[in-house]
Amino acid sequence: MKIYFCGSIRGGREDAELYAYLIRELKKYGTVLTEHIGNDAVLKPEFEGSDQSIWQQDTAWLRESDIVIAECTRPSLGVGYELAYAESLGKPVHVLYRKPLETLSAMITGDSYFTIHTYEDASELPHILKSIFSKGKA
Ligand code: 6K6
Repeated sequence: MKIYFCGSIRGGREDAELYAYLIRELKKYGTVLTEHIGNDAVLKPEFEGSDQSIWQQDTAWLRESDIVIAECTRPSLGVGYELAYAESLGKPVHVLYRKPLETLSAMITGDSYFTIHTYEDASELPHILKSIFSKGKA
């Protein structure tokens, strides 16, 4: 199972620790293609490739992925782009969002293609991930 995890980078790194936690949890279910999102060195100049190479790599990983999981509490243009790209590819897309839901973009909540999972506390996330990955299994 190849998992593409999305989380804000230039949109703001306030939830970076949460992303790292989610990535550790996601690794129980498969290979996380985008492990760097949990890495706080991510914005250091020595880490950054050209924007073009980032786009090329990420869109290739999206095409290769089996499922897309996005933490969308911190708004990010890049994550919004990835969600729409994943939908155009027909990938299953799950959005994780800390309440209140009214602040999530209508372009996400209004699109019935996306499965949205709201939560109040990070302690709920393992159970949510379990429900996502147990779907389709007998
Ligand atoms: C290199 C190594 C780690 O980070 C970098 C440089 N930046 C990016 N690398 C990989 N993916 C990126 C990078 N910047 C944005 N993205 C993609 O867009 C990620 O997959 C995120 O889910 C999303 C974040 O978009 P912004 O708009 O918040 O930056």
